Amino acid sequence: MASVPDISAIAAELGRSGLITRGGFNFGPGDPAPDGPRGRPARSVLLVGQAGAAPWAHFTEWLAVQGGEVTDLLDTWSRTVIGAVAERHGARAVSPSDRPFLPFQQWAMRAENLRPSPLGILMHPDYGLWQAYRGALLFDAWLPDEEPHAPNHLCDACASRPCLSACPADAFSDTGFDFAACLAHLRSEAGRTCREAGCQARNACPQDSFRYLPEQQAFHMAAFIDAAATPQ
Ligand code: B12
Repeated sequence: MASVPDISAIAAELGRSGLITRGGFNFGPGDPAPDGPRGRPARSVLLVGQAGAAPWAHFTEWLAVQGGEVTDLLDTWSRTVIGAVAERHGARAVSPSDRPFLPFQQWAMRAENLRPSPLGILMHPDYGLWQAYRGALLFDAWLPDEEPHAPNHLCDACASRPCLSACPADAFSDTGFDFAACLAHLRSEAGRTCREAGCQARNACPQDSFRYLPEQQAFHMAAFIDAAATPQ
């Protein structure tokens, strides 16, 4: 019988790289569960993510010693860090970039009771829009059952929704995200501010205590443009 995962030990190990656990849950009988470490459908999943600038120094330190041939830099760093933790704790590590795409936002909404902001990015009660996922750990063991607390969805109290009027390319609307309009703008001369200072819609959100560093935002925008150029 697989032993119950030691969440606090896992959190401590991830914390050394500026990463955090982002909640988890046990798959129910009807839930589609990816394979666990032994090739059978996993019993539980623990999400791993980042908030604010915490992992940036660890990532750039790692980056400084990587040769030029490494691609998908942040994904590769995340897989290295989370893969080692998975190894030590008898889990299988998966990434938000693994294909076919795993439903990370659906898992996140269930694990931490979060809901999407008008931008499609989930809104977190502490970190706002300045958080994302770097991976997940799949276990053959059950996690201790905990009812996630019901955070108040900060967007519900935000009447002005500045995020929906800040985009110079009008890429965000009630109907969703116009990826092509965003990309065309980013690739244009006029897109310089978005490329260098980050997404103006995301930066317009008043929940900014964990805003990413300017260089961190520029890195994500460059990765976003590169990803769009890579044939899927
Ligand atoms: C494909 C993809 C995109 C595509 C299409 C959007 C889409 N349909 O999700 C594009 C390229 C447009 C995109 C853009 C961005 N993305 Co994206 N994207 C993904 C990815 C890899 C797969 C989505 C998917 O199909 N999942 C499979 C389905 C079955 O799972 P799902 O949970 O049901 O999918 C949800 C999303 O599709 C969401 N959704 C639908 N439309 C859109 C549009 C946007 C912009 C977002 C964020 C979500 C979203 O709705 C579904 C239910 O919630 C996910 C990671 C993942 N594995 O899920 C990241 C992910 C959703 N993206 C993320 C982020 C942060 C972004 C960007 C902000 C990145 C950036 N820095 O530029 C931009 C947003 C644009 C901007 N400038 O603000 C984060 C969101 C984290 C969070 N806190 O919610 C994720 C989870 C990746 C991560 N590492 O954390 N993305």
